[in-house]
Amino acid sequence: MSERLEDIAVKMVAGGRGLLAADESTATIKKRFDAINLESTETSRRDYREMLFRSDEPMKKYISGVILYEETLFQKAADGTPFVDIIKAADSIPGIKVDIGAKPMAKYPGETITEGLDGLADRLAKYYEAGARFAKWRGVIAISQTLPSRGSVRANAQALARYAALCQEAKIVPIVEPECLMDGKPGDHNIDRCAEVTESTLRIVFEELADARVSLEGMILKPNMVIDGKNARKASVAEVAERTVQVLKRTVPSAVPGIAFLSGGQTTEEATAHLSAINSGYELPWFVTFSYGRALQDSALKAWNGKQENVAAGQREFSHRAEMNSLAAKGSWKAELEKAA
Ligand code: 5MM
Repeated sequence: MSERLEDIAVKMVAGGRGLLAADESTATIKKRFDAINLESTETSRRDYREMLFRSDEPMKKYISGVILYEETLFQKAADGTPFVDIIKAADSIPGIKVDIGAKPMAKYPGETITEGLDGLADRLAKYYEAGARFAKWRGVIAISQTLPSRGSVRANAQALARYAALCQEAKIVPIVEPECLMDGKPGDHNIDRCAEVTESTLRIVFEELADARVSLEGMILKPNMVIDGKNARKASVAEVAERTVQVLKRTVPSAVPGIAFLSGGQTTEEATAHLSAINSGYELPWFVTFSYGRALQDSALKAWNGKQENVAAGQREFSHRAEMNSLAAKGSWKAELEKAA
């Protein structure tokens, strides 16, 4: 595989393939497992992720890369094969979440700053050695009638840019993820407010990336879609697509090879329908695909339910969602395909 950042970035987003976000931190995966009454241990986390990564067909056909949590990057499957080798054998690229979480931001009530820059250069060298060729950092932007503040957006954008520059020096493609929350509190903002906040956030993020001398050709953007808050009225699929494309065209330079959306709390089918609508009917200068966590995993997790005898059922669910999202990345998903399945 070519080691040029530009080539890795294109491979992550091209050809109707997309990213599996399986980088839930220990606290987040515990929440997911609580929903199926499963204790989160190193072994149960391994078994769950092994089910996903050993899903042969979806991994080969639809998943260009997997975002891992540090534990998983160094973890082995039950038979001793390193997860990194299983992912590479499917011609998929191993990636790593390198931030250490969004922490309350001093003097900014209700807002967070993502931490993890201290010692990052050394960690990146270790992750490269272990096989990671891309990384992810998530900045979290709260939305309400009064938030976000300029200070918190600026601080998160600066951290994203510092992280991205360090990644590129370490020959790792940075995924830059500024997430304007749809499922934060109170979550009653409408799509207009989401558009306003997403647009101004992306503008600031790209200003900071330029100041940090980040090469746009060697990065991927992972944004939220422009959408109503979780507790507000639901805009139509066509409206979400149109508003999202408008904001991205205004703010994301065409030198960026790809955009890989987060799902952010949308239902699995909404996330697919929106992606497909964005990819049909618009001339876009970037590859536009998925980097979904919940929207790729929810049904697989339920079907698996923590039981060895359900591995095949979990893999079928994962395969179906990955295929639907791959079609969406090519603009050719149809609701009937869900029913047919
Ligand atoms: C998979 O979840 C990721 C890690 O979250 P924590 O650090 O909070 O445990 C998360 O960053 C994820 O990659 C993105 O939010 C996209 O996931 P969704 O579920 O929104 O598609």
